[in-house]
Amino acid sequence: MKKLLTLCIIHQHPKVLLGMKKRGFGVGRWNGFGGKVSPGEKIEDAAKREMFEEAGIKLKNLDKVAIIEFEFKGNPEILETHIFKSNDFDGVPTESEEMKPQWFCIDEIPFKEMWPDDIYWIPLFLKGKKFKGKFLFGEADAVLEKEIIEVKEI
Ligand code: 6OG
Repeated sequence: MKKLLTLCIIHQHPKVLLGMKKRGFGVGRWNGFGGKVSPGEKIEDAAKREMFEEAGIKLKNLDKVAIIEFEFKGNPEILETHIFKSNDFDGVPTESEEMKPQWFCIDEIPFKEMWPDDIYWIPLFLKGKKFKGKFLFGEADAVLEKEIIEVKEI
C-alpha cells in the first residue's frame, strides 16, 4: 500500500529552512515541511498547503527534485515522499502547533537530530541534483537498505 507524502525544504543559499516536528510521526526531529496528500489533491498543491499550515508562509516557487520511498521492516506501507525545493516565499516563517521553523547554515545542518536517511540525500539536494531513492528502516529507525540514483527529470 502506498501513501503519498510531500516534503519541502527552502534553500536560500547558504541557508536552509527546517522545522522541529512537535508532534506525531517524526516528533523531536528537524525536517523539511510537509505531510499527506489529500484525496484528489495535486501533489504540488499539498506541498504548498502543508508549508502554509506548518510555517505560515506562501511559496512563490516550487521545484520537484526527488521521490523517495520509505519503508519500515514488517510494515507493508510505502511512504512515497515527493521532495520539493523552493527559494522564494511570502510571509515570515512562524511556529505552528506542528513545527518550529529555524534557519540553518548548510554546514550546520543538524543531521544527528534528523531522520537517518537525510544525511544520504541532502548533499545531493544542496547541489541541485534530481534523484530517486528507497530506504528500508529497521529497529530504532536504523537504515537497513538504501538506494539513491540521480535522474535527469523527476
Ligand atoms: P505527517 O505524517 O506528520 O508528515 N517523512 C520523512 N522525512 C524524512 N526525511 N525521512 C523519513 O524517513 C520520513 N518519513 C516521513 C514526510 C510526515 C512528514 O515527514 C516526512 C512528511 O513531510 C522515514 O503529516
